Amino acid sequence: MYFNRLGFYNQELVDIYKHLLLTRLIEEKMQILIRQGKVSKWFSGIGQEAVSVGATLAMEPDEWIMPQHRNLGVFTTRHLPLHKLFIQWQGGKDGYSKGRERSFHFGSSEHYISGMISHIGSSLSVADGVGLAYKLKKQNKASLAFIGDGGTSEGDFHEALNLAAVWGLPVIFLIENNGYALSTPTDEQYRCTELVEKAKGYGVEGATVDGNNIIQVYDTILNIRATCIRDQKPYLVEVNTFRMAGHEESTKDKNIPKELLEQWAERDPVANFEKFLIYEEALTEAQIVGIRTEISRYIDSEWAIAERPKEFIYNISVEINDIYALKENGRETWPVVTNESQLSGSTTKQTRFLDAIKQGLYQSLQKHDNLILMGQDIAEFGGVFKMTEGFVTEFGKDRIRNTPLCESAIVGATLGLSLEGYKSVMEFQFADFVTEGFNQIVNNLAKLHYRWGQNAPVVLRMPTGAGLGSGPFHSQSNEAWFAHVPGLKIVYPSNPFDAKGLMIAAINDPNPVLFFEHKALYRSISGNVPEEYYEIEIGKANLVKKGDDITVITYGFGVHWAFDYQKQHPETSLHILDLRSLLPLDYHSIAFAVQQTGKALILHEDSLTGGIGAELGAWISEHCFAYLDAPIVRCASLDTPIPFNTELEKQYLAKSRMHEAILKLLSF
Ligand SMILES: Cc1ncc(C[n+]2csc(CCOP(=O)(O)OP(=O)(O)O)c2C)c(N)n1
Repeated sequence: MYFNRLGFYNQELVDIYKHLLLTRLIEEKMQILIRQGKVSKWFSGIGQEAVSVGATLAMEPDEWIMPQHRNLGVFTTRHLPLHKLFIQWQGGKDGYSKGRERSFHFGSSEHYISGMISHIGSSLSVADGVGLAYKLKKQNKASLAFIGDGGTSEGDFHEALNLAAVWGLPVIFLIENNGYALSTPTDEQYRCTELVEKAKGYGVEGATVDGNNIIQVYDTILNIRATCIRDQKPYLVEVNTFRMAGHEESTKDKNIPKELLEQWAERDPVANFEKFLIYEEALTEAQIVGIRTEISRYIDSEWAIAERPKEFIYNISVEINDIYALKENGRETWPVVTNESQLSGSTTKQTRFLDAIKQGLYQSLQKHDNLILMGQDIAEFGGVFKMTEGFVTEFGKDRIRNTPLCESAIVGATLGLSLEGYKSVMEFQFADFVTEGFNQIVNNLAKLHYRWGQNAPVVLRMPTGAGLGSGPFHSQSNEAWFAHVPGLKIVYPSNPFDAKGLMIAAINDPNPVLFFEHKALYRSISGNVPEEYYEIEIGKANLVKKGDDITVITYGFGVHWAFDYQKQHPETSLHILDLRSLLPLDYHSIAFAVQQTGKALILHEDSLTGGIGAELGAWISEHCFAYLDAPIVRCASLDTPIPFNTELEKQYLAKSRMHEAILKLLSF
């Protein structure tokens, strides 16, 4: 193999060698530990070390890297203490993820390493978010994201590359082409000759690198990094190497042709670099033996620390409390209230539901210079519901960002922005399209704090609900899909006062919040809204009407249905609790409300099966059984998709079955 020393001094070459060798010798140690059954879940990068090490050396230490499962060299080159890594790999309490995550599925903000999730491809758009942050701050920095040849087939690869190209983001997308994805060879993965050809389709530049040549990897990434920063654009690099071990510790890949392995063994990145160093007289053979011994001893000593893990004492409340990041202390210099009476004295104005949300967004943009809004058509067009109309004139295109049609990449980018200290609000054009960003929400954003202590102050706006004759894909109530996911918060206001305060609270929350806005309420209801900046506390329900006969537990449009019913049926006295937050739920207020009448009606627009009502019903029967004088009744929409025809839609909606449900409860 040919190496060009590119003017490196001998000592510099030796330093590079030490980084490379450390990774190789850890890999070899891991093979022993796996055989001894001391570690599991290991994806060996043996034979590929030059890629991670060379690329990481080319980046500045405070530039974010998004590694994958085979990139040990990123972690060692960024100097993460090895004993802590060993503890991590054993699932120990003092590892980077407190025993909650496997192998490299963790990040370390101290080392500017973003934690991957298993879902291949999903960290590429996180790199976009970081690149956007660098661009907005006008910093001379780039982010670096790794992806395998298999990962390039995922939609996230396409979305992330396209987004970076359109927005001109300084992001290096590094494809580590090691010939196989699990058992799938490249000719069953893609049809182009080289993956780098894909660059052209996105209007970006591409380069190919010999991944077993550490100098070439280092030098190429170094130059590309400079180009990305100078020209403010992304770059696609295909780094060719080969996977010399099985897919993971227990896989024996018998289908990989022996000749291929032999061919690539000849190109071993460590052995060949050693030959080069001897040839260049940077090291003697004896010195190489010395360095090998020194590093092996170091690895053994770090393993000795890690091998005696402290007793793992489980504490359920520690686990539960780590789901969410806590609010910073002393930050709340504005009112945080649970109801209107706590804000008496402030100037109020009759405000439509839509305008109240808009005010919350507007005042938040004024308050937080680091708040970015993103969504399809939200800038000059103002969004399809005109929620953000006029914002771009006042806050500029950097902060009010139109996006291509790529929900997954935008959610990923919100996470990336948060790594660099930004807050963001993303508008889904319709809540229905959240399916396109589902993985990023439930796996990347939601689990982030629990897995490695990183938080993401992200608000996902969800224009939701039926009643407008919009059919199955523009009307869905999908809050229940997310209420099952630890790490998310869900708010769902029913009136303008709550909508403004909850929007402000959601933006101030350090955790990802899904903000459901019923489209049919946007322009149909108004209410008194204070002009001041205030928060409604997330997780607090509101008793909106006292009554004696039946407790209606509901949210969103359901609150209006309950009031309409009350108007039409004054003979039945309803006690109405507006949940406002669906995650976390206000169990205290729910129990108290049930206690008042002994009869509970759970009402929601979403379909019956598996809706929030199912959870509420189960909880009430477990915890409030003694107060109940009748079975809990759920009134929900039909278990069908939402029909387009308005008469059919009426039949679909829960409202049409409310009377029946209430009569049933009254009969007890
Ligand atoms: C979305 C998704 N599908 C399937 C898997 C299971 N899986 C884990 S690694 C892997 C192969 C990935 O191949 P490649 O991207 O080429 O990286 P390599 O393992 O070769 O480094 C697969 C299929 C996964 N983690 N994520």
